[in-house]
Amino acid sequence: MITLHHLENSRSQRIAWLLEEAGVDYAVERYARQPPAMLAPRELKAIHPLGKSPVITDGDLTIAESGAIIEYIVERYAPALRPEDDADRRAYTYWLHFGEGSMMPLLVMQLVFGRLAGKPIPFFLRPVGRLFATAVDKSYLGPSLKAQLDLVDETLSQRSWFAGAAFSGADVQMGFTLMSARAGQTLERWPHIVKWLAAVEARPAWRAAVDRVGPLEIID
Ligand SMILES: N[C@@H](CCC(=O)N[C@@H](CS)C(=O)NCC(=O)O)C(=O)O
Repeated sequence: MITLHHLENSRSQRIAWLLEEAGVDYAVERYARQPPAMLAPRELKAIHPLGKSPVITDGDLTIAESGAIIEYIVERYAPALRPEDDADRRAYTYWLHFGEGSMMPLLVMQLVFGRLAGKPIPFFLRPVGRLFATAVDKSYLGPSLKAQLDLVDETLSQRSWFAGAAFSGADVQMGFTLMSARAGQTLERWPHIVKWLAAVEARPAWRAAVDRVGPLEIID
């Protein structure tokens, strides 16, 4: 049986959701974030050397990295969550990689630069931090993120789900990513993303995952 090593308020929510979508039985081992930095506890390193979330074990196998876990579960337990059609399959692969490879790095940068103007930075350095964060946002982060959100919104204006008409593992990957984007800025300018997020949060499997592992508060 699959065990989901679940760090609260983390990308691990994706995997609980996917397992619910797939109707796969799974066990949950819970890990609490450790203050003040709210990182994962040391125990998670006993499961995988990086001690990051998500990670699953399935018999002798230990698998880390959201995209790799999604591919493994879909291939092994839920092939219906991966499109057969060539064009849809390419879209599936693209968005599965895009979620962590392109958008999450910008969102993590946004979070980190956003913190330069507040605690734990000493108060006398915060104005410098704010200047620095504003400059990075204006010259790089803001425009890059806008271009990505425009692309996502345009894509979702043409199809219900990322890989076409049917829900797939690519949607699972993009869920946490777009919820993180929503935590960093208002998404009013991207109405198709807002509509897609509402559709995700109305899915019985999403709700079942929240019931099983708890709600998701975006931290990083
Ligand atoms: N690209 C990795 C990112 C893993 C990652 O950074 N996970 C965060 C949770 S969302 C984490 O474990 N943070 C706690 C820590 O770094 O100690 C994936 O998608 O699996």
